[in-house]
Amino acid sequence: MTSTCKFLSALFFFTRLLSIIKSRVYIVSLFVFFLNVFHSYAQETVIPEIIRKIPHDSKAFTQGLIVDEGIFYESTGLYGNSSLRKYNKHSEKLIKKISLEDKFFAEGLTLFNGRLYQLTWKSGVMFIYDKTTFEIIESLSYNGEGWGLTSNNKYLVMSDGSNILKFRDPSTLRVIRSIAITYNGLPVNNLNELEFVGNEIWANIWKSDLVACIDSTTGELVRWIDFSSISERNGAEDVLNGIAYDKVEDRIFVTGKFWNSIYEVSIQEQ
Ligand SMILES: [Ca+2]
Repeated sequence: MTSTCKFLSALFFFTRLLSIIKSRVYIVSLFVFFLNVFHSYAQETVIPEIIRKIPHDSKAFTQGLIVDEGIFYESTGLYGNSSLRKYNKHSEKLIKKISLEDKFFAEGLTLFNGRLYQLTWKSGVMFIYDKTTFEIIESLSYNGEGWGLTSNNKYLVMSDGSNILKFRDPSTLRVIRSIAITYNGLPVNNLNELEFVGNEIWANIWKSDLVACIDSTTGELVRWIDFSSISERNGAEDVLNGIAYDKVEDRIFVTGKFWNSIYEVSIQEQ
């Protein structure tokens, strides 16, 4: 064997060795990554316990749910079937409903400063209503899609189906700040219906039974809640999509599109 051949053989041997080591390192790294994800999920995921069930209109394509002084307000979607609804205190009895024009697909809903704010999906229009009469006081415009909506005592917070939450000035909808939600370094997309619960923003993930609990100050995802044990989801449409928090009585309610019930739940640490 010539010295050139010996050199090439040695080079080939070391290249193969490096390749095997690299692939083993890759496999081990992948295993560690998934182990880490599984471990994180198990460690940071909590489950709900049902306290009571309240009947819910199974024809309601729920896009936003809030509760104020024990009264549920709901935004329902679909073109030609979008509405704003109000129910009797602590019950499913519908006491007020208005329909939106057929060209609007209603989305998230929140209460800010005594007024109801309702998003539309692709129209870029936010309707602001008198809470009692449901008269439109004003409509504002924004760029992009409207999905979920919630508010604290200062800002409206909107989702648009991405992993970004935008904090907006309630009087102009100007974006004040944005937070990008990630988990194990990956974006958490499909953030949908929202609800402030204390300093956290809870966001359900479209087409899943998971709710992400997000620190509204840092944007950190601090916990998952897995609602699969109570989910009424059977197909692609009837997904979890309503979170309401009664901050006076510290009560949590969840429902979904076309669900038969609104569930009052308590969240149990695992
Ligand atoms: Ca909500």
